[in-house]
Amino acid sequence: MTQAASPGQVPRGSPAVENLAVSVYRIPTDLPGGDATLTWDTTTIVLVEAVAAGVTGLGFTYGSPTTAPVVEHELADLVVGHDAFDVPAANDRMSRALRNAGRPGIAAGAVSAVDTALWDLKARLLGLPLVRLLGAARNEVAVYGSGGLTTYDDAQLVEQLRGWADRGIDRVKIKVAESWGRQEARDLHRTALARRTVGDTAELYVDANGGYTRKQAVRVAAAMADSGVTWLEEPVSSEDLTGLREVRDAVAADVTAGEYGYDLPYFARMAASGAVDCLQADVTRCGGITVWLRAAAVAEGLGLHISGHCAPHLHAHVAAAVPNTRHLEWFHDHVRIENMLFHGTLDPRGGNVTPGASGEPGHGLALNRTAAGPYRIA
Ligand code: SMN
Ligand code: MG
Repeated sequence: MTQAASPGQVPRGSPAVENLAVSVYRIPTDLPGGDATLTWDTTTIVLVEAVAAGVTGLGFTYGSPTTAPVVEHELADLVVGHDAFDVPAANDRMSRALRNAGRPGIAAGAVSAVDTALWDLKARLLGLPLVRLLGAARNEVAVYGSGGLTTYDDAQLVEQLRGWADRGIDRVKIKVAESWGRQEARDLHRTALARRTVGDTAELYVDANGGYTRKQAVRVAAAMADSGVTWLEEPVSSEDLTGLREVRDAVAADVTAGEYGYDLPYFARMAASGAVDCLQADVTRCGGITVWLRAAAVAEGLGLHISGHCAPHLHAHVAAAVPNTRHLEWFHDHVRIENMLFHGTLDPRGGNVTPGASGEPGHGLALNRTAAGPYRIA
């Protein structure tokens, strides 16, 4: 395998993408998973590897195994043979080609996995950490510990929260609105327990995953006031921009949403509607790094922060490249999987990560094929 160019040496003419490979891995959760509106016991990750000039770029998305055939049959021919440096052009070709097949959801995850692989490939070809290729706006990115699933008992919740506190992560998020909002008393109990566990100075966030009704969200937020909740994610469905705005105007906590944004117009509509205090965007869903950068600019233009949703190691570099990043989500299940499947993961000790500090090219991740092998399903 040829070595990547030394830093700063731009190869004569940028190489063409020679191959795009996709693989699928299904990993059982460490504990039964669940939030307000969904339960799960496995997590599927779809990897894309893009090769040019003997260098491999890696991208991924969390979602359905049916993402893989979209990559293979709908996207690969739009990328292979094309300039490996022109990622925005590849993103545009993929998006346009999916018009009749439907861009949101699984297709957007496929585009995102290819786009992130191509950005990683370009950085590796140039021998640069991805944040250097993008250009850093900051050296470190704040993270918040995220989990606190509604399926955990009190002891499991406390253990997870203490784990983050022990590593100096003083921002945490737990799930509420259990059973579509039918367990308010337990929501309040768990939120108060979380506050007692993390102490008075830590930031405490809750995620309702759209499980409350509009007025219910306002009532529950008021009842949580003693717990000092400062982040109320998806109090009602992200599709209900009017409802999000009503809740936002009635509660003290920041109302946030955006994890189901699959294209730039979605973020533009959400940000312009006044529905959120902080925009969330998921680089594994929104169209990849190409679109996450644009969503960040939309948010910045409206005076909003942006927060990376899940998949922390795929957000780290791009989150460091924009000025209005608030933090990224150190989502327990994805951290567990990314540490299991990849070499080169980041250390969140102290509540921040420093992407690119190692000088490793790209996002710095390398697939541990031995560890991943037993979980491969396609
Ligand atoms: C979430 C993320 C990933 C899987 C389930 C639920 C949640 C979050 O919405 O924002 O962490
Ligand atoms: Mg969420």
